[in-house]
Amino acid sequence: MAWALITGASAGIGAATAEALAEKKWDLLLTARREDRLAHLSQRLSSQHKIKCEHVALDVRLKSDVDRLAAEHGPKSIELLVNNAGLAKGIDKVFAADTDDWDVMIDTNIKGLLYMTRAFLPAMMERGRGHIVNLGSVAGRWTYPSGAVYCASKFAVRALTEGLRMDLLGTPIRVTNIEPGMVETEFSEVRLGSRERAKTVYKGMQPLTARDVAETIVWCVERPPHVNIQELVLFPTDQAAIGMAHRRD
Ligand code: NDP
Ligand code: 8X3
Repeated sequence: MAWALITGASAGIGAATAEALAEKKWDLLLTARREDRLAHLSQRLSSQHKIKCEHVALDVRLKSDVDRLAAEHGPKSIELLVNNAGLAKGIDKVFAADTDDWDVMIDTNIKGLLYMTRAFLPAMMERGRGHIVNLGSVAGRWTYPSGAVYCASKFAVRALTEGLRMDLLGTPIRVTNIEPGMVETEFSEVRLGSRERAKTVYKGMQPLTARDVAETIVWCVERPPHVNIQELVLFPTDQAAIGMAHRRD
């Protein structure tokens, strides 16, 4: 079976996507910064699903880490790259924000995705097989208050997906931008810096699960080769727009 490479596989959507792909018998190369979590998931998936599962601890912001990954694992037949590693930091307005938060978001969500794509796309083109799935967001389609820089980073993911599609026209390589609304993962805890505050984000409503997004990714990947799902927006039923959720209490 071909290999899928997932960034941000230590939690949330990335870990759920690893699980969903393992069920479909993909061999997996899992990456993120937290090695202990990757090791645990990798061990479980390989024994449970009888697949090959390897992991590498890396920071997608560091081109040297990405280059090392490509040098060591580039020869594998990686047919699917899920550019999932990403985050939001803070909810401050632009005039009050910590500029370190901007660096983290821009370096991870935009530059990390670009480094990974640049490192693994040429081999896909040589083999004539490949699919890149980017994790954008509804924040990459609609801007909201106190989210300008995170939104800008996800608008960039959308532009990069469209640009890649154009650059790859005439090749069999597919590119997909998945754009979820509210998904309950570690995302809000990372953004707000507190588990308690994160819980309030989903209070009284039913958000998407990481598994919902993972199954959507698998669906896109399993379309026939002549079908490219270019962008896909998915909201929870309880959310009609950013900042507009139906809450029961
Ligand atoms: P989580 O916080 O649960 O997971 C984020 C993952 O990204 C973790 O595995 C983390 O691993 C990894 N990561 C973060 N920074 C780096 C880095 N510098 N290098 C390598 N890995 C990194 O969040 P989600 O699963 O929710 O988020 C996944 C993607 O989905 C993100 O791109 C996010 O923007 C997007 N998204 C999320 C939504 C939501 O509501 N949750 C909605 C729309 C989009 P580690 O810390 O171990 O490095
Ligand atoms: C995450 C969704 O609405 O919190 O990308 O920005 S939102």
